[in-house]
Amino acid sequence: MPKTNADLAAAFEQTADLLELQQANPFRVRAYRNAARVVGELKLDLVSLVEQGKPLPRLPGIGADLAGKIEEFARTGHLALLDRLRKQIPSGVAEMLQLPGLGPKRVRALYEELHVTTLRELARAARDGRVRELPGFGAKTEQRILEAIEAHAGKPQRLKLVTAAQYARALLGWLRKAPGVGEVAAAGSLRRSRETVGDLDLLAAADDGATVCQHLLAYPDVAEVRASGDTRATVVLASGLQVDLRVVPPGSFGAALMYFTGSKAHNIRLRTLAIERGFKLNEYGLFEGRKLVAGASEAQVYRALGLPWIAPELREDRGEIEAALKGKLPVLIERADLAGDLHAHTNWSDGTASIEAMARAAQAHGLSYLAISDHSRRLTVAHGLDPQRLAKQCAEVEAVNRKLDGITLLTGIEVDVLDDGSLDLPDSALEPLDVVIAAVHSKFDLSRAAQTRRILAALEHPKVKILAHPVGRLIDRRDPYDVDMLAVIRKCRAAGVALELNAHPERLDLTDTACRMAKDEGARVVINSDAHAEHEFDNLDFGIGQARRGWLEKADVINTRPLREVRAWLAAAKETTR
Ligand code: DGT
Ligand code: CA
Ligand code: CA
Repeated sequence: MPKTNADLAAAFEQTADLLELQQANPFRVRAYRNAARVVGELKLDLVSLVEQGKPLPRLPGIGADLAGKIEEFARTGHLALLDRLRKQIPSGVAEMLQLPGLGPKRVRALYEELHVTTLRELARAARDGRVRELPGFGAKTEQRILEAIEAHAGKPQRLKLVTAAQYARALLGWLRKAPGVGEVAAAGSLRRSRETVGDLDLLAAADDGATVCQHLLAYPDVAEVRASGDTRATVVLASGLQVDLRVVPPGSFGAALMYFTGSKAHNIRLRTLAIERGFKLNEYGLFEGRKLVAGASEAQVYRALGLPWIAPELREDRGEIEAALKGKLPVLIERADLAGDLHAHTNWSDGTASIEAMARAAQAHGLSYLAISDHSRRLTVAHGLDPQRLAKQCAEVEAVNRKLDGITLLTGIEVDVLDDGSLDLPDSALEPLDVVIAAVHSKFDLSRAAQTRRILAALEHPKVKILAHPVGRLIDRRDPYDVDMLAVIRKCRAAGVALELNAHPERLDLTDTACRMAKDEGARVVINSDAHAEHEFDNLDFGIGQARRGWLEKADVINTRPLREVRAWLAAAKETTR
């Protein structure tokens, strides 16, 4: 049974839930939750690694015990521990933990006192007024539970891009083995690198479509078949993810790939354009009357419409067709353009690897410079640095630098912005550093005016050269804070500060539209991994996808430049009012 990191992450998350319901040791619960996060956000495919008999990489918080669990899951598709827990606690009970305001204690009470084992039973108990009778619950809590169940049911489930990509990789591998299949590809929002994905759209070329559709139905992770025929199939995986497959003859593959890559808005514009030029465009090709003009490749279809090929990340009807018609499409940035990374953590704060290990990992990812930028003291949970430890770390960075060949470390800090916009460390501590990154990690709920004032004040500081993760959102977990992005961008441009595009798959902050705004305003962007572990330099790929969605070109992004130029930018005096 082909399993992915996402399945493994889900198994760890469920284990944590069930352990928590059993009032297991909180450290053990946390270890599983952490493992779920780490594995779920990993680009590297752990299961195939185990299958190939290769050793697991060192992963943050994953010791021998959890590594053993990963191997077990990769080999058997199961965790014996989870199977055992599931027998002890009904799955609906764990699902109650997803509701806001219901922690393990309350869920336990509901389960043990009212014997509710599903969300539906819980809703019924709440409607009957039985929940309010329990000690620690009241009428208000009961009402909130009801509302939460309704909101939970109505919420469209979208996966983070990294997770969707893991499922897609496994599925494409499976489809490639279908008898008589030609090219296969993922289309839809995944191909456009949207930060979240609603369902997977897969495409295959074959003369015999029915066989390929049947092959998908036989995928071991399929839980439900919604539709199946000679040219299409729709299935739902055990995780709830929907997969749409279309199979077309090879001569139509390009046209179908265009159609199912979308976006819908882009497609509608293209179809209109086709009609204006006397053609008809659909998923089988571009037609003049009944004659197929183009269809085998995307480039052919675009060319026949009088357009250059348009990169999938641009296909949102945000001006790309106009730009293409005028020959003014951006030359989008590529991963290979990145020369360095200006934001990474080590085991001096909340990272898991040493300075040297991070440097070597960055080098292995093709980078020629890396800024070490751990947290500042205010983030005590992250073991942030005070001036003394920072000075010691700088000495260590220099010492490591002397050992390295082919990559250069820069000294730096990700310094907390305090409530009033001042910084968490004195100027004397910041002064000697190569890179100072200002970051908001607190007071997310300030009013728009106050938050904007606070950030603008931090940007004024003469040493601040990068604004970390500018809106602070965590996809699906925390909303962005309210801030006047245009004002922030303009300030960054005026002060020579780069806006970070944080490439962590849970952040991808800047958003695509903010990248575009930054470009239009002439501000600089820096694409940083914010790596906390050696493997996290992989995440730069997601940053590049987001940057491309924001129309960024190589010249818009500071860390495409060679170190010499980056140093000059870092050393340039700021024009501020301070
Ligand atoms: P998602 O799944 O919500 O993340 O977003 P998409 O873009 O993957 O949307 P989806 O899965 O509904 O459809 C995949 C592509 O198929 C979509 O991007 C464009 C194409 N498509 C779907 N429905 C229509 C339609 O009614 N008209 C046109 N022109 N294209 C459509
Ligand atoms: Ca889709
Ligand atoms: Ca779809």
